[in-house]
Amino acid sequence: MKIKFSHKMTVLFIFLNLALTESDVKGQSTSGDPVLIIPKTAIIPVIDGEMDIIWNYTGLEVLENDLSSYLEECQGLQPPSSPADCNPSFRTLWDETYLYFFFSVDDDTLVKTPPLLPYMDDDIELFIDSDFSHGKSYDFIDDFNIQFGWNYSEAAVSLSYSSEIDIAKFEFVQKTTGTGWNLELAIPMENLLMNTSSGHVFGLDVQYTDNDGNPCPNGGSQHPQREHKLSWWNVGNDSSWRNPSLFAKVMLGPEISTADIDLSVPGHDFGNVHLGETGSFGVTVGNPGLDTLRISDVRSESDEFTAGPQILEIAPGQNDEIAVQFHPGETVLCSDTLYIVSNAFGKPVIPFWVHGTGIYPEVESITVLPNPFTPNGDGYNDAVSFEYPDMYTLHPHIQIFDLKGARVRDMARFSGPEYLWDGKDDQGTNLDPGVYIYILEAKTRVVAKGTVTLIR
Ligand SMILES: [Ca+2]
Ligand SMILES: [Ca+2]
Ligand SMILES: [Ca+2]
Ligand SMILES: [Ca+2]
Repeated sequence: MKIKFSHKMTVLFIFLNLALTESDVKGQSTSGDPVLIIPKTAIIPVIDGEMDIIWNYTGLEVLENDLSSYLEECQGLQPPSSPADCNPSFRTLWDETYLYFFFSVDDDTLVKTPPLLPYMDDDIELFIDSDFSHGKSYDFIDDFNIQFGWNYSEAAVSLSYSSEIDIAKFEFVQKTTGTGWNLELAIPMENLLMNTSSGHVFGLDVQYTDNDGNPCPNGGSQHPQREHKLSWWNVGNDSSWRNPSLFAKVMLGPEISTADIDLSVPGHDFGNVHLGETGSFGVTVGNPGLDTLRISDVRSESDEFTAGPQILEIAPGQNDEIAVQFHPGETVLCSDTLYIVSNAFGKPVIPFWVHGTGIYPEVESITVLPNPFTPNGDGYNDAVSFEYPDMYTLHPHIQIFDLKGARVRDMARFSGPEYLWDGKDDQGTNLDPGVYIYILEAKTRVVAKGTVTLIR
């Protein structure tokens, strides 16, 4: 077994303040839920320091807890001055063979300098307690402290604290970038003594030490020193190197879906649609992911909008269409949000907004028969009927006017099977022969207007 061990590391530990409080940390509870569920991957990332697509399917974890003031060799150290100075983050995945990490670090000045201890240089540090024994001190079984210094060809562990681990079995590649560096890493589960079943809980913290090659701000340093330290989980002290109870509780999660969903547009405005008619729109749904996209539901909350199919499978790289329809029931602006439910990674429910306004149609072909009509009680042509398509869903209000503009008959409450006018006024009196004007209104809008001739 190949172990890298630094005697100088123990020297540093003497400088560290062992009396620091350990109460002000957010990761000590063993009873809470895991703070991170690591997705299982069926797609193995290529360990080359470059982001594979699969890394987009796991969350970005940012190291934000500043521990700079706990670095003992310099007093009064401040947090990083800007994200460009020091901004580390990581992503993690697992399968039955490996625990994977992709670290991406923004660091304006990359330093590797004597005494060539990774934890004194720009250094990614990993803390793992494989069985979440969560002790106040390392158990020397499966509690690991592993360091990856920038430009170091090997990982390092401290046997003073960390359990032994065969770093030669690690696969990792560093890549210096324009803004810092990446580290892509695969650690054998076997070496971690990790139980590789979904639901397994273990302890994890990640820290980054930033050395920018500057002397201590208050002088007195024998060499360029660490200026910043950021942790992912632990806050309030810098004791993860000796206290696994400060690690976060994390869990090996279920396998991730690598399907994705991409709508051609975020929504659609149907504009004006006549009552009784249907507006249609096809939204293109693409799957830029790596696995089959399975749409299991398209929900709408109003009756005016429907969409289908409700169930759809789209292969990777392909697209299909969901038809959205608007059938207004009222002359008002209608709005809704359709919710497309699928197995898309990170987007289990994606909204699609829809608007539309229902309007009354202009009546182009009203039938007014007979015209003239002869309401003399002989059983022939005694009433004139008005008829046009959709009349019985719109229930127009019919009014009759004489040529002077006086309303002689208001059939607002008409409810019979046919729209008939019998030549009488509102009092039931027979009107004189002549030309009369009819106006049909649907609510406040005139949908038809014309003349009818009454003959006795
Ligand atoms: Ca890669
Ligand atoms: Ca820096
Ligand atoms: Ca342990
Ligand atoms: Ca640096």
